[in-house]
Amino acid sequence: MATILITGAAGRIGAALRTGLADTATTLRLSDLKPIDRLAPRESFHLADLRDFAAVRAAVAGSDAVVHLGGIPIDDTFENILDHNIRGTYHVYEAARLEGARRVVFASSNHAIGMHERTTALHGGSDMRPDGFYGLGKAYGELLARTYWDKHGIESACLRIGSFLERPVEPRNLATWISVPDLIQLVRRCLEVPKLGYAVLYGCSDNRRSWWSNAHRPDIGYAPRDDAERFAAELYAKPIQADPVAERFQGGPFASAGYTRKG
Ligand code: NAI
Ligand code: 15L
Repeated sequence: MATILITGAAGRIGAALRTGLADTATTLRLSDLKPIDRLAPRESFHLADLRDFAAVRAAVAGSDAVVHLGGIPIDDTFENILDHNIRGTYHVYEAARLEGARRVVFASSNHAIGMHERTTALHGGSDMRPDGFYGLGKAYGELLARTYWDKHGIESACLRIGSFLERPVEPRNLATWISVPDLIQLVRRCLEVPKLGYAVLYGCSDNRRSWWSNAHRPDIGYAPRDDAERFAAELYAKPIQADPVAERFQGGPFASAGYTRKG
């Protein structure tokens, strides 16, 4: 993978990947709504609002692969998710098709499956059960990825990222945490593996309390090194605000926000 574009490069995961992918790419193209001032030697910046197809196409031009992180990272109105996340992801895939980028690593989210109960173990073939408009937007992105593989041969890894944090901050993260080094390794493997096809993968560390398994794709070669368990005693020592709906579903507070179902 010679030239890699990172959308949403000004964000938290983008910052980690700029360092983490520096020796994987000959050139790292960075794009975002927000300018990035300080560039490393092999980086270039391409200001692009994901809502603007011409700008996205110009950012994608010349890229062999795209790591698509840009968009709203939390729940929001349907209109905002439609514009930034759904239309934005469509623009990335269509630009990849027209500009000849052959692989996309799509930052999906655990909120595409957030209405599964915590007692349910999931794998790559598990049903999508989005927990709000944000999760619905990620589910649509995964379907776009599937169609662009089936019809156009553009490979994709849809990463259902859990909670990307320096360290877990609440008990739910004992299942959902992905450490910085593990996320970098996962994205690198998705870029480097010779054949990827269409893959749905969970972005979590080797957490012993995890609800998710990547065992269906051993060929990716992702071998996470961290386990959130070492933080368990410390996290349970803090006072916890009871939210039975959040506690029941994998999406936690995203699942309980606006929940009106009885029973
Ligand atoms: P972030 O908010 O730090 O970064 C997102 C970037 O996207 C920002 O720099 C923002 O300016 C940019 N952006 C937003 N709308 C845009 C638009 N219309 N055009 C161009 N750029 C736009 O978020 P973070 O944490 O780095 O997440 C990156 C991706 O990973 C997001 O897609 C998020 O949904 C996904 N993700 C993150 C998780 C986490 O734990 N941080 C968990 C699951 C998924
Ligand atoms: C996400 O998809 C969000 O982008 C992130 O901010 C966290 O809320 C994460 O999920 C999570 O579920 O912890």
